[in-house]
Amino acid sequence: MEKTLVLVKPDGVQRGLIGEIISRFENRGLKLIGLKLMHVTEELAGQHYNEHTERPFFPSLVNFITSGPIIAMAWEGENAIGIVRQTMGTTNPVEASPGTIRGDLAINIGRNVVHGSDGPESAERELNLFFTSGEILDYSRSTDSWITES
Ligand code: DAT
Ligand code: MG
Repeated sequence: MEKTLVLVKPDGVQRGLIGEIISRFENRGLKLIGLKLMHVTEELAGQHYNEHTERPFFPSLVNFITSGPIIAMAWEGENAIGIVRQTMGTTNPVEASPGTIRGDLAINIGRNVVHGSDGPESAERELNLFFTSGEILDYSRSTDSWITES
């Protein structure tokens, strides 16, 4: 089963959207396998966003993600990476479809409330940045066979 990293960014925590965002993924059928409330250091921010180092918005992105506590989560499920990206909506909330997290809960690209890994390699890399292997759990739910036919 695919695993992916989701962050509720500092704006989502400050706005009281943690439960709402978790519910979107729970309701979709994904399984929560790791969860923590934490501050992102500048060093971790640089590693997490290393693909964006040269972009003009990089300094404000690091300022933002280190500006307050975040929720880091690991989610698992069939096609979890794509399902999370679709559930989040496009990067710019202005273009995000209604029904997505960003389309329903945000209006500005610099305050888009949530992060999700964009592919298998970034998911593995980002999960390793935010979680030790012992912090990611392997367990069954009695509902699993009602969510995924296997
Ligand atoms: P995503 O978060 O959808 O994976 P990304 O990886 O391209 O998007 O960018 C990471 C974050 O950087 C994004 O959530 C918000 C910010 N960002 C991206 N493009 C931006 C831009 N053109 N101006 C300002 N912030 C931007
Ligand atoms: Mg990205």
